[in-house]
Formats: sequence, structure tokens, C-alpha cells
Amino acid sequence: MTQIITTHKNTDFDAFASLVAATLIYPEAIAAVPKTVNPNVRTFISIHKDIFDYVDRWRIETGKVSRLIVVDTAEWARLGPIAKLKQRTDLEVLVWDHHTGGDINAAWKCQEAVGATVTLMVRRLKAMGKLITPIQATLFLAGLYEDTGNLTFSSCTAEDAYAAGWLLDRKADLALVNKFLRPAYGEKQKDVLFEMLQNTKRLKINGYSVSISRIHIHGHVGNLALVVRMYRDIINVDVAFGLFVSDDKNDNRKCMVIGRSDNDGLDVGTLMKSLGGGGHPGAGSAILKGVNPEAAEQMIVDLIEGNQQSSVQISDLMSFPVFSVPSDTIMAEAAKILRQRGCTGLPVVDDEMLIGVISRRDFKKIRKETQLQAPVKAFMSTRVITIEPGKSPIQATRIMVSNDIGRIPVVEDGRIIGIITRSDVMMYFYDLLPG
Ligand SMILES: [Mn+2]
Repeated sequence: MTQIITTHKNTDFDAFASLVAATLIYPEAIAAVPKTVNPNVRTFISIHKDIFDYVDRWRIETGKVSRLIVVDTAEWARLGPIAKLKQRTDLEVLVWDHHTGGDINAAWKCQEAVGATVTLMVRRLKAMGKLITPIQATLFLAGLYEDTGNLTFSSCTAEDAYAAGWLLDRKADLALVNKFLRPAYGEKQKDVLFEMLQNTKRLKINGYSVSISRIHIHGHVGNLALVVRMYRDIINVDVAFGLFVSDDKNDNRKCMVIGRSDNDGLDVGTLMKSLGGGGHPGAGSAILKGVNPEAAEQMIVDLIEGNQQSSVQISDLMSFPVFSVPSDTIMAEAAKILRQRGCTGLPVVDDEMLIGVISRRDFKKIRKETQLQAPVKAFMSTRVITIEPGKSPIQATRIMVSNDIGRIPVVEDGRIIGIITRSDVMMYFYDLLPG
């Protein structure tokens, strides 16, 4: 019986580490590495060639395979040519993965939403009492750190951190991990970054600051995702896109879109999915063939305009209905209400439209007793800071901090539909929301 361990195309460190870990768990199985391996993993493999036992996947006679162990994915489409084994009814498939979902119908699987697949493998290795070498520990830690952003991604769990601790105990070499995980930023990348900065188009869409930079790429430039990340960091916008246009001689026109988002309201992965690509909320990419770059740019703008919010929005957190007063309420009455309700301000609303806010501060403008009989519209402030329901909790926090206010009316088409307070936002950040 031939047993094969394999993983997804564009193999990253987590995938390769999990593959190597699987060889320890299933010593009879042969590890088969896909043809397309990420550049930094390729470097690692070429340096350690003698240590890790694996074969290039295309050399495997798939007809003899009786058991297939798939790590770091549960999708046939991500396996490349080996996916043709899908047809076999007599094949036993095992899956180890930290992504949920997938169409591989496995006889056995360990599929849990942790930060990295290698964490699941470490759990088993620990249970088996296996000792691993420092080089193996280094590789596993590289996979764990890459997929968890050095244990900082929100997908990272306590078990990932414990696994990292175990690997450090097993003498994982942090200097090596750093060396391999630090992406290459060379002359080519520097040129691209400079050109991107010079070609920046800044837009405001749906309240998001967006930058798009469209440039031509000559020849192959690796690591554009890193360049876009640096680009976003430098121009400091909510979301940044690089549109890289290449005119290959044989291939017509290819346009690669890479996006980075720093705003939980804008999920770049979802946006890129609608362009046929994919990614995470913070980063994503898509390749558009035969599309002219102007059209590609417009597609991105349209997508952000029609951004279907998937994450938590202000409308999920706000309080409603809002206690408000009409504009002809007299000041004396408003003062009474403020006192009774113990709040510092009240929205002034006529026919559902927010027209101002009357606050304790406005009473300082009163000079004569008779003015207490005047309507609030004479004293209210009409420059009201508001927020739209589709904004994210982070954006609400920014508004509160920069304006030194603790409550923001939530307004849609001029109508007040709720109010978001500092404590609503805090509740969200501290995960105290029910359910
Ligand atoms: Mn992974």
C-alpha cells in the first residue's frame, strides 16, 4: 500500500511544516511536495535538501496510492494534478487542516480553527511522545509564525502559543525563523514602491480612505504583496490597492490586483473573491486577464462602493430608539430632561431628521431668565458629528477620540436611527457582546 502525504499548491511554511510533521506521524508515507512552492520555502528546502525526505509530486504513480494524507487544505482544487485521485472510490483520505470547510470528503480528519495546521500536528507529536530535532522545530515554528503573524493574528489561539513554546523548548532557532520569514525587499521591490507612491490616486469612498496605484511591471517582480503592504503603511489609508499591469509577449495583458486593508469594515479578501481571486480580510489579490487597467480600477471602486459588510458594523452595536427632543422644545424643558436622564446632550430631531444637538454646554449661552422660554433651536449646535450605520467600531472610536466625544448619533440619509456610545464600542472590543 502506498501512502502519500501532500499539501496545497503555492506551498507556504505552514503547509511544508505540516507535511514534514506528517512524515513523523505516518512514517510509512511518502511526502510529495507540489511543483509550485513559495520562494522563501523553496530557499529553505534547497538548503535543507538532505534532511527532509520528500519527492516531487509529479513523479508519483498515482495509480498505486491507497491512502492520501492531505495537510493544510481540504480542497481538491488546491491540490493541483493530484486532485484527479478524487475519482477513486477505493482511496482512503485523511485531512489535517486549520481552515474550515473544503470539499475533500475524508474518512478521517482533524480540522479545527486554530492559527496554523502545524499546531494540530504538534498536538499529535506531543501525544505520541515524539522528540523532534532542532531543525524540525525551526521549520514548524516558521510555519506557525507565518500563519499567525508571529502569534498576532486574530485567528491565533492559546494552543498555537503553547505549541510555539513547545517548539522553542525543542530548540527552534528564532534567528533562522526570522531569516526565512523576512520577505525579500530588494532593488526591484524598491523601484516598484517608489513608482507606486508617485502614481497614487487618493479617493474617499463610503467614508473609507482608499488609495489605488496603477503601474506597469516589466519582467518578473516577486513579493509584490510585501510592496503593497509597505505602500499602505506609508500612505496610511484604510485600504490600498496596487494594480500591476504586465504586457507579456505571449500572454496578452495581465493585471494583478493586490489589496491591503487596515479597516475591519473593508474585507479585501471578499472584494478580491468577487474578482475571481481571494485572501483574508486584511489582504487579498486577484489576477485579471484581458481586462484593461482603467476598467480594473473602476471595478475596484464599484466593489468598495457596493461593499457588502460582513464584519460588525455600527448598526449592530448602536442603541435605539434614541431619546430626542423636537426643535420647538423650550430650553427650560430641555434642561429638565437633561437633568432627569443624567446625560450631557440630546439630539434635536424634527420629522426623524437630525437637525442639531442641545447640550449642557449650550446653557452657558443663556444671559437672561426669559431665554429659558426660547426654543432649543435658538441655542443648539447644528454642527453635529455623526456616523453612518455601515461604519466599523474602529472608525467610531477614531471619531470619538479626535472629537473628544462619547456619543455619536447614527444617521442614515439625514435621519437619526440610533446612537453609539463609548461603552457600546468598549463592549465590542472586549467581546462582551452576548452570543
Ligand atoms: Mn496554513
